[in-house]
Amino acid sequence: MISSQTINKSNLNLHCGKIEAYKRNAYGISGKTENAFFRISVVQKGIFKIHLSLTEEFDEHSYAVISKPVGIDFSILDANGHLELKTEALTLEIKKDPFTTIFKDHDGNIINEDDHALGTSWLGEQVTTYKKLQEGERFIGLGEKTGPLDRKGTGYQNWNTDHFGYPPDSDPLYCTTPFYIGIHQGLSYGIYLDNSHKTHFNFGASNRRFSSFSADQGDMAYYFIHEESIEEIISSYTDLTGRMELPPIWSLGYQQCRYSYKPDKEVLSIAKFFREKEIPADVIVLDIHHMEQYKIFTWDGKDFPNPKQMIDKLEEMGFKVVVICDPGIKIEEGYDAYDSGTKEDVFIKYPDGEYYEGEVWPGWCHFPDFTKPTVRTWWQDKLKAYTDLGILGLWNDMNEIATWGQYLPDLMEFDYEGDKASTRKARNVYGMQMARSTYEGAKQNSPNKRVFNLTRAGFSGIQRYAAVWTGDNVADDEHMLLGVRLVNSLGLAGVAFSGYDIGGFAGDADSQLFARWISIGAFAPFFRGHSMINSRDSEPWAYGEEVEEISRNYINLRYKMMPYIYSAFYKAHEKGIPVARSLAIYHPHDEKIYHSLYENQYFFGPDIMVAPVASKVNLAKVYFPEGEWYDLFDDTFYRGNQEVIVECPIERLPVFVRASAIIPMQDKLENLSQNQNDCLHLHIYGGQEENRYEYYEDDGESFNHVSGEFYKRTIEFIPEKRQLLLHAKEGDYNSQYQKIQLFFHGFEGKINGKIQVNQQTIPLEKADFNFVDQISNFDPLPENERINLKVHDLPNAIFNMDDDKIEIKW
Ligand code: NBV
Repeated sequence: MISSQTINKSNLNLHCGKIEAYKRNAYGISGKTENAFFRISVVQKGIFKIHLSLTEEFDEHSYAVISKPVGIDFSILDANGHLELKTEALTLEIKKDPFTTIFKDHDGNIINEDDHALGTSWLGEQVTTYKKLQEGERFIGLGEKTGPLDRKGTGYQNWNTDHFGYPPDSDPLYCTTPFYIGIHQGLSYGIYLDNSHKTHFNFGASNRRFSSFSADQGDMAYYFIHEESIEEIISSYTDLTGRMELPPIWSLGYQQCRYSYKPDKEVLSIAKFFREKEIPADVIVLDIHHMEQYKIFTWDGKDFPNPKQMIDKLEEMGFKVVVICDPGIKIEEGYDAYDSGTKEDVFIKYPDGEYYEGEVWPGWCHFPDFTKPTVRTWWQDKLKAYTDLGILGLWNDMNEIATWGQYLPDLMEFDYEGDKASTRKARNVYGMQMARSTYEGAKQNSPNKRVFNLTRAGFSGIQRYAAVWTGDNVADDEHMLLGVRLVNSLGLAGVAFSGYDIGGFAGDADSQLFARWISIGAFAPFFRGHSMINSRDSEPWAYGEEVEEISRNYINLRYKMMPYIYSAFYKAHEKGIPVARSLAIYHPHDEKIYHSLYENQYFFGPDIMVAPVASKVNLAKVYFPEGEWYDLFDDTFYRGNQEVIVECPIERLPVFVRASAIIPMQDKLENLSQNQNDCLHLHIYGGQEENRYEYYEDDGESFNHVSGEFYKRTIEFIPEKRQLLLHAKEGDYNSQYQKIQLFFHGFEGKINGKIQVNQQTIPLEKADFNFVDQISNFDPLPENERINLKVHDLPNAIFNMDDDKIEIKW
């Protein structure tokens, strides 16, 4: 709805002024100030919503927030000069004159406070909340934003924008998630600005007084989240905005894309090449040339005369197909999507009722208004063109909306769930609503099958519908490293499933760049090689034998790590915890991690730390945060809290494992839909800390896990007791693995003579311990002199995935 706000006509700052009246209600407190109205709700004990409006008519609609206040215990105190709203976790002090806020933790420490003179105020229609900069305050997150990990001193705006070959410092990009995390003096908080208009964030840019967030129009509605850890803050944010469903497991494998593979013979030969060359892969992606004149829901009759046959052949080879979907519908009578679209009146309109026309790939187009429920249903029906062929992978592109000219008029009208809004309010959510229509539509068309959905544009909450990739990057080192930061930052904003075009979309990578990029990409949540039309070939074999070998090794490694990766995705689904986790998630108060040398380092899942390095360096400095660490490939041991120069020749990405980690892996395999492995490898890394790890598995393709068909097992490493405990399994799913093999790393001198499995003693000789380098098959790898103990097929005590409780002692 376009609000009937009283517009501040002066060019000067209008403060909301002092509180004139207030009352308690079921969820908090509401009232009136001199110039505005306010509503403050206790959403959870650590989450308050602050809502300010110039009129009594609050805009409560949100595409992002799906949770409602649940009735948490809180108290309100009216002290002289201020009100106090309190739960067991969070206290909000509201100064009465003028209305400003102070958030305190349960010990009374100030976590965050308004600038007491500026508070929340209006400049014309633009509303801004100003926050006093706290000592040493840092800011992380905000999703797909270029710039450093610590955003202090920078400013950003949110306005979904197609930016081909974007410079590495450009802003805005494709996807908007107005959520950031503040960190200072041992405290942390999150702020989510729930307004879909163009928004602006200033983290102390060009001033040293405040950080601020504003919206060009609409209400000031923000959620303040306080939790003890960054993980919990992200989890709370995803309580509000939702989490991803479990992805089809095949979508976590390697995806090969190209703008565009054609004809069908080329698609099939690419797939065959992967198999012949024994490079694992799961997906071939079809870009715009599969269509007839770029018309969505059609196939080019000459190049793809029999899509079904091609899809079936790919399926036999263990490949799934992902197809691109652009929103533009060509204006052409006789084209079904156009005819039915006009008949059902699905397109975005000008205020006079005429359909908006924009020019894009197919020529002049209309664009479905995905903010209208009936249009989403129409789209679902159209999607049958793909889902009827068994296609379960969809890729939403150009949904900012991108058109030639890149200047979508502001005055267009969107349905906005029946509450009409102009482009100014709808643009940032359009991409998300397209992704939603595609996801929900394809899912409903394919009963009990998981769908992989990818999008370029999005808004907070997009994680419920799609994975996000970082658009049209460029083939250079700076972009490769930027991509890592973008993905880590998307993770901080609740988008766990994201990635970048490996090799760079625009421009030509050289062989070293490609080799490094695919090595790093093997540790990205979404793992896809993609490149632009008229650029060089960019498949793993296109850069010579050495790069082919490196690519094969890292792709193999990813496939071997899949049990660990899938369990990490389960955490994203269950709690919203990202798969690629900036070091700031676990070490927010360690200033070293923000240093430009180390800001790209991240955890892949809970315990693997990746240090992305440029393509032409052989030595790099790595920062080891608190704790103890092992090199993933040769078990070299490192103490934490130190910077170390490590070797990183092109075949070797610096990757480390946290001491006490438990990493489930498997043998190599060709594709994830036809996984024949029957043995789960548990890699245990020696350490002094106890560790509880949750292993998760299910069929990877259906929703049966929702009704209990999953296999979950807590695995505990208790160094003091020299014990590894596999607690009883939860869930009704029979693991695909029958056996478990244990690999001990860093246990030199700690396992003496014997090992006990469920109280049965196995002498070392009998247990057949080997010195192995199991994880990689790199050639050449530095000679591994350290002990990796491999217990395989324990003669008298083979233990199975189905055993109730397994206790291993040494
Ligand atoms: O569909 C063509 C491309 C696609 O390959 C790319 O990944 C998208 O980001 N698409 C943009 C359209 C235009 C690219 C210049």
